[in-house]
Amino acid sequence: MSCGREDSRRWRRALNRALGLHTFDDKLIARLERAARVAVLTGAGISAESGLPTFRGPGGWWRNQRAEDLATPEAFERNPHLVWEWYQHRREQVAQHRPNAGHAALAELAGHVQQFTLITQCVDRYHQQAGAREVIELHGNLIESRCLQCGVPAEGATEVWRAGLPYCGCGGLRRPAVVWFGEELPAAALRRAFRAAEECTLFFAIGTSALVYPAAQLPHVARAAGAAVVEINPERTPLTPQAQWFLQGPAGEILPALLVALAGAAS
Ligand code: BJW
Ligand code: ZN
Repeated sequence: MSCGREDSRRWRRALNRALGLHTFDDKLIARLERAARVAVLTGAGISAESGLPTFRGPGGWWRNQRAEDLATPEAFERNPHLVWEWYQHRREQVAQHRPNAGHAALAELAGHVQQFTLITQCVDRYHQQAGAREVIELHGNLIESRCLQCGVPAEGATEVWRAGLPYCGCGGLRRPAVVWFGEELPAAALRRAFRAAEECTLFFAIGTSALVYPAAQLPHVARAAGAAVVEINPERTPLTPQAQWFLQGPAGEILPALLVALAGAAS
């Protein structure tokens, strides 16, 4: 008995269902299989299954605190102790948890695509910990700080703290190396991200509420340039109606299942 491609697809879908894995539209898998340039934008949701809170979801930071009190330059000017307390707490959380299957699957996916660009709004460095290379960090990172006076960066471990605040050798106060509301994103990172969105044929928006600009513009730029947009999120977002494929569920389950489906298609 011969086993055609269609039969093998049917078997794969049945197997995935039996294993409790997500099943995918064959057209998406075919598109991913032949995509030479893929761009991915991730948000806090990619690290939710690691145990890190998101910003806007249930249990998210902005559910109990106002963003204006913690994530603006004005908040830092008003109360650097409060802001640093929050960032130290988040640094500890990041150190206590680990990247999850979603981060690992994205690092693996990069090896299957000719040109793969990973753009993140996350500041936890979990993508890099999971093996991703050349990650474009749009909103900075939690690990470093920089001096308000001379701009010199430092890693958390080498910071010198006095009376609850970290200071630079020049005497200047240090701030977290992240991008707050009203601040410009790092120009080179933003340029690379927009270029990747313009040039890709497939764009994934994963674990982001797609509300914060300019990052939220990237999937629209990709779509306008002719790419197909895939969204992975347990909840609908303002991007959902614009996405060709909305894969509803947790990234830590959907991304590994996507890799299995891709491997099955290639065999
Ligand atoms: C899962 C899941 C699972 C759960 N699997 N998914 C109108 C008024 C005022 C301002 C503006 C305005 N329009 C535009 C602006 C500008 C502003 C902005 O966009 N505001 C909007 C909120 C309206 N943007 C800025 O200010 C930016 N700068 C700028 O525009 O500069 C211009 C400028 C030019 C010239 C001179 C000066 C300036 C800067 C934005 C910086 C954002 N910073 C933060 C903090 C970073 C540091 C830190 O981490 O502390 O970035 S805010 C916060 O939001 C953080 C995130 O990166 C960002 C995006 O959030 P994200 O990642 O999408 O997380 P959530 O929580 O929103 O969503 C999680 C999603 O995951 C949900 O959808 C869940 O369903 C999902 N999920 N579990 C998959 N298992
Ligand atoms: Zn300094």
